[in-house]
Amino acid sequence: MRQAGRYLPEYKELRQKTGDFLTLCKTPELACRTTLMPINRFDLDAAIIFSDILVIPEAMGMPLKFEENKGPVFERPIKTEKDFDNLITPPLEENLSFTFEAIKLTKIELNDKIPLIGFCGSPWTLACYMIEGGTSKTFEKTFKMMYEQPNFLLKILDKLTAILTEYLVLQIKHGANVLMIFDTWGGILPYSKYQEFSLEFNQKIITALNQLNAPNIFFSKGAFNHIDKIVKAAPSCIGIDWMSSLKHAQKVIGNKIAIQGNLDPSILISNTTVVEKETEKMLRQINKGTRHIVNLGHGITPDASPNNVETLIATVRRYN
Ligand code: 1CP
Repeated sequence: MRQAGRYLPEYKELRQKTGDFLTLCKTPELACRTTLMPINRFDLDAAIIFSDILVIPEAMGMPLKFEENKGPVFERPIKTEKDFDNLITPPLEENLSFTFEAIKLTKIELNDKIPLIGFCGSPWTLACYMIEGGTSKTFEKTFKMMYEQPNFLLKILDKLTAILTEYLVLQIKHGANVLMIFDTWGGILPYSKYQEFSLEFNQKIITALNQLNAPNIFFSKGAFNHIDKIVKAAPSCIGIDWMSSLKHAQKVIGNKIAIQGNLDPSILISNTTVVEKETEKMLRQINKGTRHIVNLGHGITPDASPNNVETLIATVRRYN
């Protein structure tokens, strides 16, 4: 997660030369080059296409900026039903051709040595950004809508679900081998609302992908109370964060669905000894029969050391 991000000096250099982050995402040659940066540097088993989850709301008609040290900002967040009605169902092949083109270029470069992961944000996670206008600590506007105008929020989630399903299917068509759904804010929902506002819609996307036999990974951060329900949604793989117990997750998930993640991203800002120790500790917890994709429980942070990433991978390769 965020394996091609700001912790890499070559990324920082390219970004300085080319300007803003969205330009990198929207220039297929640059998105491809960025996708390959971690692949060229490390012994990784998969690449993830360089883009962002927020290109979808932008394509729906919400101008987007990434402000330095502030993150994403939507100039005109959704406040009223009229704001929502003004959004379009974008012709994705056209409006997001940069992602599909980047996927095509990257597939050629990877030459089938390792698979390419495509992705999208979950409907709930995208709705959070579209209603708040950016990131938030409390998500008050989104929760206010959830309690006062639940049907309006459900309408937004429904529209996003249709668009995101089409977006993922097009990523497969252009060469993505695996699709990952990032439900970064799923875990902030009250226990009793998780199914209705997050999982219900992700379930629809997963079902559509399963019908196409497209391998998929569902990552819902903070959703450790809901693993049993996620199993019923039947993704090919369940991503789990670092706050979750891997033992518990394996007990609930069993062997049919693969598991991804669980390492604390913060070990990468520590030292080599810590990285080795924590990685081995996690590896020892993996049951025989579990199909586990080693990954962090969330994204690599800008202060992570590339050397620690290398140590993490070497520790996994050494492990017998
Ligand atoms: O150069 C920069 O300053 C941009 C930093 C950056 C990067 C490298 C952003 C801004 N997005 C990305 C790439 C990105 N985002 C990828 C690329 C593939 C990879 O290397 O993994 C992916 C898969 C994402 C997905 C994404 N974007 C998520 C879901 C996963 C997660 O991290 O939780 C979310 C929530 C976003 C929104 C976003 N984009 C960027 C930032 C800083 C944020 C988070 C804002 C917040 O704190 O709410």
